[in-house]
Amino acid sequence: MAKIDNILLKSKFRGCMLGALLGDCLGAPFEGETMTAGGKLILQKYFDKLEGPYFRAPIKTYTDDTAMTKSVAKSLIDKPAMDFKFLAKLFVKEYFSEPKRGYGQNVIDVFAKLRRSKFEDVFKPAKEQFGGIGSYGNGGAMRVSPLALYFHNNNEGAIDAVTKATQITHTHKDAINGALLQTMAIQQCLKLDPVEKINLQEFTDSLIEKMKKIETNEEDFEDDEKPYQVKLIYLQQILKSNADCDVDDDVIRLLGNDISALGSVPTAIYCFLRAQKDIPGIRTDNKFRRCVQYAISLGGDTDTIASMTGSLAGAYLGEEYINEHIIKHCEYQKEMLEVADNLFAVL
Ligand code: RVK
Ligand code: MG
Ligand code: MG
Repeated sequence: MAKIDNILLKSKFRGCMLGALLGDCLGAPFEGETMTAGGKLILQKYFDKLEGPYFRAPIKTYTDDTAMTKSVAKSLIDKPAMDFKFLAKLFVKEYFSEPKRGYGQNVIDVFAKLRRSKFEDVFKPAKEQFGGIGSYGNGGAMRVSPLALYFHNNNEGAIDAVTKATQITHTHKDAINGALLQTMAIQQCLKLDPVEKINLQEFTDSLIEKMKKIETNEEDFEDDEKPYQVKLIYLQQILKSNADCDVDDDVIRLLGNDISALGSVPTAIYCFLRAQKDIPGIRTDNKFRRCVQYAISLGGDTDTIASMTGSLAGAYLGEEYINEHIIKHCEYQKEMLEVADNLFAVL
């Protein structure tokens, strides 16, 4: 295993947080689109322009993904022992101060209930949603980056904190397990040397092993109830298929590109891994850009999938691989660097 010194780890913290922000800001304008060949060409030109040193454009604003990630980070920085009532209050305060950030309807309802109940039991409102099933959206997974970073050496701590941080808004097991899968993928990225190629088989086998433990722990476990392991096996199969042919339709059909955690977290991991090699139609030598551009090119829940892919790419590569001109187009980029450094400082 690679030896990661503190200088590299700090750069990886910055890369992960900036990656999450950049994917959200650049993915948001394409949200809900079905990407045609023409759309993918527009995307290529959009990235080419943003990468240029003199290109001027209105600032790319972030959405709920970053708004909620900010609260998770603040909660860790101010109270590293994790205070979930404090975190719930931060989510609610952030939402009511800027409600127009594209939040899902379920979380909006949960925030209203939390405020009305004066945060008496911060896990209760989410449990009542959807007739008691809870939300299966990717809202838990999209905000885990700070937790994955903070608990990078503490597996049990990570599982407990990510589960509870998710349960404030999402109690469906797919939402929780998706958040856990994204956490473990980020943590694996942190351990990799950016100058070395990723062993795709090892990376994915290791995630399957970890999901085996998580999906077997469930009380209602039955043989066919291991949806993330099934998705990860599809992911491995698609990765092994011919790199020159267009498998995007298979990716969308088998892995998904929607707002459910199950239909987006494996996809984000796939995008990150697939983009380690050249992709037809994506012309860039920059691996970080290739990851994020590819994630957006699949359409659907582009802000969230690109944000999750970006956070993986940044955690693997570190800050240095992120083009300085592109990141300048994103709202909150300076502040996000401070957030990453503050998180690193509380370790
Ligand atoms: C638009 C039926 C369910 C469900 C269940 C549906 C933002 C609901 C972010 C709900 C993220 C929506 C994305 C989003 C997700 C969830 N039965 N339908 N059990 N569980 N849904 O509100 O934080 O982009 O239609 O929990 O997970 O950028 O309104 O939101 O990409 O999924 O929304 O679920 O965010 P929420 P979220
Ligand atoms: Mg969003
Ligand atoms: Mg989204």
